[in-house]
Amino acid sequence: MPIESTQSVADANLVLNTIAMSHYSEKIRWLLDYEQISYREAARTPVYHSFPALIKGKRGQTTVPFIYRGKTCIQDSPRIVKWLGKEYGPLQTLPERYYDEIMDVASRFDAIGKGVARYLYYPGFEHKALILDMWTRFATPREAKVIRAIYPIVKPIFKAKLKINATDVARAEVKIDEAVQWLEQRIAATGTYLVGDQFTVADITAASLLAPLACPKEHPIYGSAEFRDKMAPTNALWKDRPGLEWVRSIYTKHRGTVWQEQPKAA
Ligand SMILES: N[C@@H](CCC(=O)N[C@@H](CS)C(=O)NCC(=O)O)C(=O)O
Repeated sequence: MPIESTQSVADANLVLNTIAMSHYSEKIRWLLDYEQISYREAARTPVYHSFPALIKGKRGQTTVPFIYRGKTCIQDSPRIVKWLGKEYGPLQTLPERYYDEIMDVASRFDAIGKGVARYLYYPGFEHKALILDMWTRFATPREAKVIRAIYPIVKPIFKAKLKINATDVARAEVKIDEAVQWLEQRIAATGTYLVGDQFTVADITAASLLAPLACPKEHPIYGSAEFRDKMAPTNALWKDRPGLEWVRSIYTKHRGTVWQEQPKAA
């Protein structure tokens, strides 16, 4: 259960489409869990996610998360946040008086999400078994078999698409470092929370997008020993920085259980 909860909105028709290790997906999952908005999680396997995301999202994008209810489908996490605010609000984590500031702070951390993924996959791709385990975590047996078979083809395509190369990883490192510094200055000025004196979507976004670097123990993937060990050379750079300590403490205070119910393959 979330540690602090608000109203419960029963809506079994709300379906959140995710990829298990996606930090943008974790952001929306956390928001729904915290606000106690009932939903079902449809876990998509990478590669298999592309076509439904493209068709349902209708934005020329293949990204998760996307969320649907009946005929309405919203793709892109900031758009999902806004939509949830309208449809299920008022949300405790999206107070009206701080709305613009929350969105502004959240967008800073949304902007480093791809860099964080790039940064982790760079060493991560040396560990085929780990990547395949993460990619097939909720896959059907058939999907898992196919992904393992086509991995040698998918890997270079994925590397090119996400720009996993030394130059772009170095750029990502600078951007992540700037974001971590900004976060640290902000917390030093405001105390525990990024906007106002309460836990908001700004905190959820910053903590989710940095979680793969901070490896909070509450997260079944990012907090696993294998993920920490294999990504350790990457994380070493920021591991003990106050910014990543903050991420871990926010997880401990406010995340509750990730995957109270195990998601099913979509
Ligand atoms: N701006 C998007 C970015 C989402 C994103 O990059 N998602 C990644 C997973 S963390 C993804 O779906 N990658 C696979 C793809 O682009 O096909 C959002 O905030 O939802």
